[in-house]
Amino acid sequence: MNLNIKNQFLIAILFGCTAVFAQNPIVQTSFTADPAPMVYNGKVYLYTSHDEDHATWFTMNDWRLYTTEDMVNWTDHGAVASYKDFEWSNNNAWAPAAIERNGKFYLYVPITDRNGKNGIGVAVASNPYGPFYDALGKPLIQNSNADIDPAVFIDDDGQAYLFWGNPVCYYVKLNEDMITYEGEIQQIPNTIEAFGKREGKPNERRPTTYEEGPWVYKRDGIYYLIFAAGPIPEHIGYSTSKSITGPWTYQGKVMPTEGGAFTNHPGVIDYKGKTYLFYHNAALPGGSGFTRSVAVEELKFDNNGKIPSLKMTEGITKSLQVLNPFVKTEAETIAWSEGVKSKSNDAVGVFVTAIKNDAYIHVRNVDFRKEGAGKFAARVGTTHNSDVMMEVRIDSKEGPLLTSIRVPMTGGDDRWALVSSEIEKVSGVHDLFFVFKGKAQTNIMFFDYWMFSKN
Ligand code: FUB
Repeated sequence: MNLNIKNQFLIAILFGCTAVFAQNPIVQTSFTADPAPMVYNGKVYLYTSHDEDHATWFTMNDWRLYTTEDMVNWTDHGAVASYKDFEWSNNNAWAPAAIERNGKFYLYVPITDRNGKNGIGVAVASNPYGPFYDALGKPLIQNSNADIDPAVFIDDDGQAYLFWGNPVCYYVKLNEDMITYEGEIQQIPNTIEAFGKREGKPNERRPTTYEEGPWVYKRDGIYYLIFAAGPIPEHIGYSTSKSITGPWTYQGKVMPTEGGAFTNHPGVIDYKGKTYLFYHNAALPGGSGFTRSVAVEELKFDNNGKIPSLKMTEGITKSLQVLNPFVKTEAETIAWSEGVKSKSNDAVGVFVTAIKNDAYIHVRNVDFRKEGAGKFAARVGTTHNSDVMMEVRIDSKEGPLLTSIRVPMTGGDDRWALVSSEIEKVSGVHDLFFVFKGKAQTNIMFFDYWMFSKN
């Protein structure tokens, strides 16, 4: 290690390690909304709807998937399904819901049919990453124009339920096959007792705070119905019951209106001993009611099972586990990024593009172990032939430089180069930063994966 690097490491140890990095919103490479988290085999699978860039209305064509095992680094798996996968549908890839049963994965999605009627379709896959296929060739639910925002829940006795609806909440028992239902569709009585009195101007059609986006969660024998609540701009409210079929009792606000989007949408999971509330806001640059972003907070309960109201924060800043840099890691595994978009193609699947000079990716809690790493490799490419560089740094964007890699001109994101470089030896746990440098106005370079080795 040369003296300069030694000094940089010292500065990082003194100052870099105390830096607090924001984590919300958890995806910065696309606009995401309507979180539908699912825990399966020790991993969080977060399905989201997807607001198209620059949208000025709900322009939503597909559903995306992000995964994590540490709650800070999220891997982008791209689109797992589109409304176009439902032959009968016309548009509107709005809020999804996902669940696993007997080794199959079910995605419930609201879509509008060719006659403009709302409905809820169900798609099935043999693994959580998809591809998901329309299971029925027609809507599972086509009850009324309230048919949006599905939530799926399997109770401890194995009975599955689908909840959904705006401006009232419906539910029905799903059969074991998860693609048909049993009995009549029920509506939760839209009473003040169940959902609380709506504030603001009286609204005959919406007398209570219930608006849309129901989510069912069970804890210590209490059922929680957490929902997007009105008036607009929405907040998140909740009701509880001793039975999944009610009666429900309104309990108050989980999350008051905040964050710049006129909608909000809850998703709650238990993961590694904690409970998390996913929601959305307009926090990304360019964010609005139609370009939203999913965020997450830890959800706490008091001794009586009540949820103390919470604010939007910088998110989960403490990683639940270290990341292993000695295996191939996708470039789209990201704790935070700026100036980076994710894309996918047939050549490499999902990858990222640095769209401006000085764009960067931050990966957290990378464990180089005591033995350390002495070599770095990555699959990269660019369409520019002048001085495109990828810097690999630790601890901060300006932290110690492990290596600076010249990116070969490959000519397109369907053509890639594997590059490698000796690095100053690094050991222990560090945050990792990839900083992209180039003179071009846009699309500086693309990046598919990276990996360290001992030497
Ligand atoms: O994303 C489209 C719609 O906005 C959802 O269906 C609602 O829950 C609201 O988030």
